[in-house]
Amino acid sequence: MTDTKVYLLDGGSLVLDGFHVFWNKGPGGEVRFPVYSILIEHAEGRFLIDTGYDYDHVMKVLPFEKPQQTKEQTIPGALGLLGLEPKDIDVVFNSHFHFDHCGGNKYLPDAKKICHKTEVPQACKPEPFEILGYSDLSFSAEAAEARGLADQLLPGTTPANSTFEGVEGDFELAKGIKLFFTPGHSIGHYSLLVEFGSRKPILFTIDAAYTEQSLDTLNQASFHIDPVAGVRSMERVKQLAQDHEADLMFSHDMDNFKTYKTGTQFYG
Ligand code: 5PN
Ligand code: ZN
Ligand code: ZN
Repeated sequence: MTDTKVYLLDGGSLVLDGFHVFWNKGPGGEVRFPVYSILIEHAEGRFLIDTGYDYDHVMKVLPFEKPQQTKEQTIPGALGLLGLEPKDIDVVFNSHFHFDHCGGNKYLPDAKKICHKTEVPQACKPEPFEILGYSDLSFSAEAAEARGLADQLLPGTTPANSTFEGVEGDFELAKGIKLFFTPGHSIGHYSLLVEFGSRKPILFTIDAAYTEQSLDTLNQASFHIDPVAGVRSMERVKQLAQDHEADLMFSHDMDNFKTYKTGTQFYG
């Protein structure tokens, strides 16, 4: 049996004001933060958790987030560094459908797709304050149609190759790949725990905590559907890390990201 390996696919960076990163706390001013996807090489196949943002989408819809992304920081480019192609991915799991977590789904028409059962309906009919978050609908023919944004779809994107299996609650995607339901930031948000044969587990907070400071202070980002649920989810993430003696990795923390392994380096 092959040992599980985790590769972080560097997806470039974006800018938000500090009052968005640390809701009602700040300080204000530009904060540049990383975006990455998580590739898990597992005995049962290749699993990709999230797919980063699409540069052209951000330039068109949110240019004020000042995207910086090289060719090597796209999904095809980052897989290419590992000698892989998009068709080598068996399963895509999206933690939620904010644009910075689903922008590369379009490159993976043949993978099996899984997400929380409420996330596609939410992308189809977001709350008014969620419209920018759920602005890249290129991952789903159904959502793009529902929002009148079918022009976002790549030619060849069909309901058949962009349909999601909906899940709920905590569940194990494959042995040692555990998804924990951590709603609040979005309606169907998941955090990820990966267990290995010969090292500590890694708990990826995903957007339940953008940064280490967010978790330490229980201060979530300003984007959320239920901030109280968001605090409970951060408390849960802390407890899960303790219970599993896991290393924590944060979704959008530049100082920590600089210490993470990327490219051909891996965890496992
Ligand atoms: C990076 C970023 N920018 C804007 C939004 C938003 O409106 O909801 C989530 C989000 C982001 O993660
Ligand atoms: Zn998000
Ligand atoms: Zn995010």
